[in-house]
Amino acid sequence: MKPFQTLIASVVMAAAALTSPLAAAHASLKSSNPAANAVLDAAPKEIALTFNEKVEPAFSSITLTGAGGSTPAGQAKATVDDANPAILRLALPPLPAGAYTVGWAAAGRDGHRRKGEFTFTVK
Ligand SMILES: [Cu+2]
Repeated sequence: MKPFQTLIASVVMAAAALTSPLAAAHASLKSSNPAANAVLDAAPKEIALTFNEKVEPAFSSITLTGAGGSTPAGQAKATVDDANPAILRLALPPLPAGAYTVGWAAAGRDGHRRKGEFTFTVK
């Protein structure tokens, strides 16, 4: 490519990056079940996280940590909901009473991996 063409290509690509709605649209957590800081009478059967956009299963995960660093869900992997790919789910075994931390990682279409965590308590 000649220098002038290279310059034009660079400008076009920079403009596309600036105007793309994806540039600002990282996957972010909209809501969760259990909700953050929830105190539950009954143990939840699953964790369901709803994101603002479709998440990529290969780059998205949920981990559950209980008292003393236990991991009650073991090696279970989170799955993306068939009907709504913005929802990530992790099935849970029966949980004893206690405090739990949910850690999540998720990547949307732009490939940026976001992470977060929240806690809930089973009475
Ligand atoms: Cu992003």
